[in-house]
Amino acid sequence: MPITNPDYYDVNALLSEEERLVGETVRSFVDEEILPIIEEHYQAGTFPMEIVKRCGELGIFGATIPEEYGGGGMNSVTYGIINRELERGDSGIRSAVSVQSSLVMYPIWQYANEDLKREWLPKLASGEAIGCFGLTEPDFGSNPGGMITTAEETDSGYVLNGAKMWITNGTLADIAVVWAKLDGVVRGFMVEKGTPGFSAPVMKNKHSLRASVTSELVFQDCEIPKTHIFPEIKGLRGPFSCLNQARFGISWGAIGAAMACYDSSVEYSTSRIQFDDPIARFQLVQNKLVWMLNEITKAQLLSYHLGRMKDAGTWRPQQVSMAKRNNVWMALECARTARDIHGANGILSEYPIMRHMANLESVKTYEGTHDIHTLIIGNDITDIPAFT
Ligand code: TGC
Ligand code: FAD
Repeated sequence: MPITNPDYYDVNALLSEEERLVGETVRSFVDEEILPIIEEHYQAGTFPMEIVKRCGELGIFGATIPEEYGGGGMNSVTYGIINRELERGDSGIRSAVSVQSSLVMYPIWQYANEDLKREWLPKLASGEAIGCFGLTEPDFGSNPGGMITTAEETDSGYVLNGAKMWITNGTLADIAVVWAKLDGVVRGFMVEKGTPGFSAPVMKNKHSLRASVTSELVFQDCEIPKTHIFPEIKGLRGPFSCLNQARFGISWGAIGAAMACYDSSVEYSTSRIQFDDPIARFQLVQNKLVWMLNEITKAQLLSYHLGRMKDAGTWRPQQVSMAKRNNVWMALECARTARDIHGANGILSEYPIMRHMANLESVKTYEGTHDIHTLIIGNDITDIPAFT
């Protein structure tokens, strides 16, 4: 029997029963409710809103947020497994969940006042509300410290002015976590949908992540209450602490996309006949399958161990950079190799390959580009920053 759904080093055996069970539940959800609809949404450039409530019911949002706030109270490895299974379906679905869990629920839980936590976290966990995270600006992507969106304190609250760009879930969001400079220092704010002076127009014509909504956030004298600032956290370590969570999840998610491309390649190459034999009989094709399996296995071990370190509190952001950088690169190379193995059929929507490949081009860029993560690790090695 050919090896599919690869777990070559039996990482599954290292998981607890609960971790395995969550993985199986999300896998079934993806098989039964995502895969049958995703291609149609991708072609139409729409996000499947119907899955939001289902994700809430299944406990997919805020898996690591404490149960008292409506979260799952689960560990980081479980969160990683959820991401892996979702991205086996589509990176856009995993994106929506990454943003909701790591970039919206996490900072609200860590940094918002108690009333806002109690108001928003249960709604975000159940899927009754959707959130987004606004850090990137038109002129400040890799260098968010240069942001020009400002907040000014008034008698009754804060007034925001500026614009964010490339914001996942922006148009759909009921609550936006927004980073802006107050007296020159980066601070976090919560902006509710419908606040006068706030709009979130959708960005169109993407060739990647087409089943995900990407938006601008525009603030024109947008006044928010005094309560809606994160009171304690100051500077870039606020947003970066959220990125650590999301980058960790992406390192797992990319493995799911790679596994889908590998599975399709094994199935295709063992059934496609050329020169009177399945193409899997040819050494060059086997070499490609071996490369994919080998890289997937290394990536699985990297993310698994990182997850255990995260839960033990011994992880460092630079280690997250290594996992995000490696695993997304690996997945993109798997998608490209899979496309090659599928020949002309590889470009058809009948197979998930091109969708994963196009999606992974965005995943390689967001949450810190591949090269920015190279520089983060380079800085760690040498203690010499090479960003400027
Ligand atoms: P730098 O001077 O190095 O640091 C500023 C402050 O931040 C602290 N810090 C961190 N804290 C926690 N975790 C980390 N990973 C941290 N990295 C840095 C640092 O200690 C310092 O703290 P303090 O208290 O001393 O002020 O910052 P820099 O401006 O030189 O930036 C360095 C660089 C380039 C690595 C950073 O800017 C970077 O990572 N750029 C990439 C930007 C990025 O990742 N943007 C992501 C936007 S969100 C997104 O893409 C969502 S996609 C969602 C989806 O659909 O899935
Ligand atoms: P730039 O920073 O302009 O980089 C362009 C190129 O220059 C890259 O190759 C980069 O590696 C390279 N480069 C830049 N600086 C250096 C350097 N110092 N040394 C060497 N090379 C360098 N952001 C959010 O805040 N919230 C979201 O929800 C969100 N969702 C996104 C969804 C999608 C689909 C996409 C595509 C992006 C999203 N982003 C989001 C934005 C994302 O984080 C940025 O695109 C990313 O940080 C890179 O910024 P940039 O696109 O402006 O590229």
